[in-house]
Amino acid sequence: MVTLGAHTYEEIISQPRAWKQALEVTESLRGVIKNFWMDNSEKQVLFTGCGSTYYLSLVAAALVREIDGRGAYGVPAGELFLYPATTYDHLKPHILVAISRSGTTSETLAAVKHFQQAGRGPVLVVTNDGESPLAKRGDLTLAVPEGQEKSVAQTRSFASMLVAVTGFTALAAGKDDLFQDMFKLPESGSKVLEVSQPLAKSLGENFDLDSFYFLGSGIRYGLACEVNLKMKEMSLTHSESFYFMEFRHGPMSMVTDTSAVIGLLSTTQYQYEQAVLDHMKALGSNVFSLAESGADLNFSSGLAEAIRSVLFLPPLQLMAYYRAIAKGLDPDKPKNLSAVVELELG
Ligand code: F1P
Repeated sequence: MVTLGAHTYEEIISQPRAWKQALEVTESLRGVIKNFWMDNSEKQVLFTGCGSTYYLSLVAAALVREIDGRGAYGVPAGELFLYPATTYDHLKPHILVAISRSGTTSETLAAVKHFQQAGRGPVLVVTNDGESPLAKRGDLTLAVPEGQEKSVAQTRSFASMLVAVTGFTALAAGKDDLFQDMFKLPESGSKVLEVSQPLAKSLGENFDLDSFYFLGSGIRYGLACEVNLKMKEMSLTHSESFYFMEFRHGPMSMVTDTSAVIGLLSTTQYQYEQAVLDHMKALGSNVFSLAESGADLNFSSGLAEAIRSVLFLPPLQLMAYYRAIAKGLDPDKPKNLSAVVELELG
């Protein structure tokens, strides 16, 4: 008898191992990474990917701006392919960072090919398949094979590439102590997986909740987008993601006593972000929060905010998984989806 979601569950639970490999791979390229960054010190950074890996691009760009300070932004590969002129400033030299679990997604390959043909600058590839066509195109490639998955919706893969990108950025920016601290993440991840099981299960299985709003700001906005996508892909649930302060400007009109507003809280701007959650609670919405401390689910990692954002993923991936199973769906094979989108592009 097939167990629904067997691959998805195993991939979520095993992900700290993939995080560890991401750190080892990044460590092994320490010198190369520092030289690459120094040789391209005048360049802005353009991150790209599709779906989950576009959202990872948003996280990565915010990280570079926060940790290194240079210009960085994330765009969908489809937009970079179709409308390059609207996606980045051609007059300025760029590094393109292409992120892809498979390394075979058509829009991402096309965007990289056009960027290289135009001679815009070097390409860094972050992937879970070091033998993929995209990996072969990279001037520098970070490959984390432990992140590979059988299921369609990204969980372990996304998190492993996030750890790799975070580690790359810390080393590139000369924040070697910050990078060293990242080696505590796998153990913190295992603890968070354990403590979050009850809340993830009760929230996921709670059919009194019919709409989910994920709020995140700064480097956490891209994570809010990603977990929003997990809820859609795995459990076919209506969900949306917003910057915290944006939610009051219209979208909060949607909250009811059957909605769940889930806050990915920072430490630095906790008071402003918690105030949004308090406001939604006063409007009658169900509210749940995750943070390093002071939330419904606390990581208590002791790690700096810039390197611990991956800890938001396991609880919310599990929540989407439990909701899919409770609805009798198979998160390993989401409706209408395939693991890779391959198109005939001109
Ligand atoms: C990206 C992708 C996403 C989708 C899902 C499966 O593939 O297809 O677009 O949201 O997460 O992965 P890749 O380029 O990362 O292999």
